[in-house]
Amino acid sequence: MHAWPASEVPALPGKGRDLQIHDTATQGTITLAPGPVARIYVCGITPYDATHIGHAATYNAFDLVQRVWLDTKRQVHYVQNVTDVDDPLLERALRDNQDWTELAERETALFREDMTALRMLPPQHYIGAVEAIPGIVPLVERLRDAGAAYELDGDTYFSVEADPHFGGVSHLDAEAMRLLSAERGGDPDRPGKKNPLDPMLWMAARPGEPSWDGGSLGRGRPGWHIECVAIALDHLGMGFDIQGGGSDLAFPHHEMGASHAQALTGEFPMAKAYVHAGMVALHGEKMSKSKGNLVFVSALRRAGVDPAAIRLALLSHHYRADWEWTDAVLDEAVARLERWRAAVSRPDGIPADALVEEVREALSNDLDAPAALAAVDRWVERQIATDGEDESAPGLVSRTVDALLGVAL
Ligand code: 5CA
Ligand code: ZN
Repeated sequence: MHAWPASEVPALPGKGRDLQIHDTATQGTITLAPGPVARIYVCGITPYDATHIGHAATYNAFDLVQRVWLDTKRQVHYVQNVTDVDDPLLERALRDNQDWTELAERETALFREDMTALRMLPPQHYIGAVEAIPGIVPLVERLRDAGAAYELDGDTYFSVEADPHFGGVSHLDAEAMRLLSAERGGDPDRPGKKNPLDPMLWMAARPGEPSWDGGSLGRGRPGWHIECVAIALDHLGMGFDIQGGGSDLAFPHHEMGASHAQALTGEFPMAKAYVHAGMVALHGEKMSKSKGNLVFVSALRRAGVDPAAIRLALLSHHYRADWEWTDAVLDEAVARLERWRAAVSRPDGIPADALVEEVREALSNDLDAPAALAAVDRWVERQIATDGEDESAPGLVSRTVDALLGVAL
């Protein structure tokens, strides 16, 4: 699949700092020191509805990761998937009496437009589940042949016991895992499974549903977790730097994915850090396609909201926090954008070299975007109140805000 166009990232003087980031697996903050090419996998959308502010907030967090790495003069190898076949997508297509491939294509196209408008850097590899199927089948066969997977009425399940590190991403107890598994696509109550938590790797063809050639597995379609593992291993290999997504993916998705990859390769860990963004709520409840309490990025854009203001609204919350989207959050971002633009449109200003370092420091410290915004706010206040003489300052501030925060002033 093609991704979306990259906005240019201006180079800043000097060099940024290495990223310290909270890792769900080790339950602490670690310093990542990737090689010359940093490797990141971020779980993509299931395209049955438009991009909402919760999605945008999660992708914003991982966009900041890339910007910090680029500022350390590394290259970034970024991979993202599109879950373009899965139960919720097929259910929605059936409900609305539309072709599931058309639904997926339309919503993926809209996602690309939203990401472009928000200046999110594109992945180098943007891969659909459907196009990954030829790579998924041999992985499932290998797991089965190694005794890490088993068949149940034609479906193939992964045995969580095959990975001695299972549980090490999310650190949940068995009961919590069971509840979340039932809530998030698993089938813990299906009779005949070796362990109720075992997730499906390959689902045998169901009447009326799309299916693909699965070699010795028979016709069917892939499970959710193996999709991301196949794409990540194909393009990044084991031991990549960050596996990212919202906090609702820690279990089961990232837990199971890590176990699939570790059982397949015998190597540990799949990723050096498992990074999770908080959940954005609307009217007191997590924004979610299934509940329908959504604010769409495309709807805001159509209503004339500047995408840079949407981006500032996302940045005004720490990525790990759960927070609530309100009109006030957006109004504040619109006002901030206006102040910042007024400040950098002056012909000269007060020196900004210290500001560049403050923004770098804030972001390298577990992506503390609110602290970065506060630093820019302080410069803007002084800039508006003082007659400075540094002709290069407004340009340097614009480039800093663009390069490190993805906001075009
Ligand atoms: N296709 C899978 C991942 S392989 C999936 O979870 N798709 S999704 O469309 O449901 O979510 C895409 C990303 O947005 C995930 O990282 C998810 O954790 C995140 N996300 C979903 N809802 C919210 C929310 N309310 N707040 C923050 N992030 C969210
Ligand atoms: Zn995923």
